[in-house]
Amino acid sequence: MKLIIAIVNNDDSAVVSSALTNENFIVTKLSTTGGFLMVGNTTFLIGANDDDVARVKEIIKKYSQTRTAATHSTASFGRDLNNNDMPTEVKVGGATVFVLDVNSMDKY
Ligand code: 2BA
Repeated sequence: MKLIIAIVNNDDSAVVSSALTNENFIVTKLSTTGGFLMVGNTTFLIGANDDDVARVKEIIKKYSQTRTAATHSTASFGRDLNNNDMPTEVKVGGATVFVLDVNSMDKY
């Protein structure tokens, strides 16, 4: 069994969630914040059989889009710390997906 951790843009999270649950995958959604842009995203926890991991990744990839976001060169250090705060753009997502081995899963 695997635990899939997928960080998805908030704008895509509803459709990703629906697509996964429509195929009977069980998901938990967490409201999270990216450390760089400091804007909200959605983190999905999905416990899945090894054989289903490829399908889960396929669904997430299909419904997660890459976007361009405006930020500032000093974003990771806090804004307005100096006057050289240059606007710039970064590409965000589609999705960032981690797959972890699971030792055991129990439901009580
Ligand atoms: P954020 O940390 O807000 O990052 C948003 C986007 O800013 C990133 O897009 C990347 O293009 C850029 N970025 C992030 N850190 C940067 C840095 N130190 N210098 C320059 N550019 C940087 P994505 O890579 O698609 O990441 C989207 C969101 O996924 C991230 O939001 C974060 O919440 C999560 N994430 C991505 N990679 C991760 C990782 N290795 N570990 C944990 N979370 C990750």
